[in-house]
Amino acid sequence: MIDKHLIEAENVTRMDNLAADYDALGERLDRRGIDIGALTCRATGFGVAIPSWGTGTGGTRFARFPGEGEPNGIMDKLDDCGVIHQLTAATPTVSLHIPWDKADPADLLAKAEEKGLGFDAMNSNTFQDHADHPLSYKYGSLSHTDAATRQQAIEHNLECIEIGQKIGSKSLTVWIGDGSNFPGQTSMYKQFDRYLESMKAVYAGLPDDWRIFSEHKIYEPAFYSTVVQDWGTSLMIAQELGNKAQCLVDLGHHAPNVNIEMIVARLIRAGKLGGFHFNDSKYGDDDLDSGTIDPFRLFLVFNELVELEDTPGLNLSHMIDQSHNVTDPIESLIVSACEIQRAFVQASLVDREALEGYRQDNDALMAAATLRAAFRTDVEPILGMVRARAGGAIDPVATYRASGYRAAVAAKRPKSAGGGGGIV
Ligand SMILES: [Mn+2]
Repeated sequence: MIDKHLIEAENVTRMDNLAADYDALGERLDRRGIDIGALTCRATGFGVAIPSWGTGTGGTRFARFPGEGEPNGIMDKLDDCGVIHQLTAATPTVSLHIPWDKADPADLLAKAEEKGLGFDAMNSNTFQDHADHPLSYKYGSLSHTDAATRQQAIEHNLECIEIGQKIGSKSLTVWIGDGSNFPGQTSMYKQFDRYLESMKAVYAGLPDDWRIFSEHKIYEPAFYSTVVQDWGTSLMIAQELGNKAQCLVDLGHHAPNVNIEMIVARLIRAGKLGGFHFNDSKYGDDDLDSGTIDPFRLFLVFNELVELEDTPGLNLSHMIDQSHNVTDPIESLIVSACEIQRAFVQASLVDREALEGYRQDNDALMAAATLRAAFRTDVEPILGMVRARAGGAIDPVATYRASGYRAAVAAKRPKSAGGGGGIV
């Protein structure tokens, strides 16, 4: 962890400016009838889960270029997650991936407690072969033509639930790479049927207080057809499985220009929105850092979430899912968590009463202007104050760099291998 005194010393150099900016913003918001104190309180309660795999340098199918001091195994990853939460005060949980993060549950719990962390959704993996799985997933997993391979994939998902139960997780996210690369290669009807049958077996092993999330993705690794390719299929799955099944929306898993915020509203209407994987993209599933390409889209997603937040039963898992190929993953995750929190706060600023009035009057121009007024508000002083009051850093990236954490762990951790491709 980073020395508390260093964080305090870094904050001291920035506190006067922050306090002045916060007061000035408070006055401006007051003129709009918004209480900055209440908004700060709301922002304090916001958290997003860190994906354990995001703490390592990612890559593409062409290559991976590892950085210094990469985590080796889940205990190192939890150390890094602890630092991210310490500095941002916005990432209280970690989402684990099995088998990559397999360890003694007692050790996982002890480490998480030491770092002040909890565990969000478990993630199964049947898009790769496992050393201890005799059958290959080359031609599919939960929807494979071979019943024994499907059974192996089912048992892996049940094992993820079992591990999750021991560490306080309450949900399982299922994303599969199953699909086909050639027209005619598979019966799209029967393949989906086999998938549903397998998912029903996993669902049967779900504890009463758990949820299972179906994560859709338009393409890749299958390039002709994908079993769970869009939110319509995901909704069918969640509806057929039962009330503990919901849909997970990964922002990168849609065709370009798809209106994701509308999907969010639809899934909430169906009672089937379970959570998010936040990231950003320019072309496809680029796994870029949240808010770096299209912060307005992120805001519009949160605009729907805030507008519909009182919907009975709505309980969302907010998670990040990104691949950090050219940056220090800790820095990318810090900035991403702050950007996601920023979108939440900006969406909380929307004058809902005025917006509803403009909608009723069909005043499209003023309705859009109402959203823009919120989006254009610089809420950085609120985010900085939330972090400072929680013991985090006013400027988390600058404080992280000042701490020398990366160099310190690089001296202790064995260097990881680069070379070949591999999406993380
Ligand atoms: Mn994802």
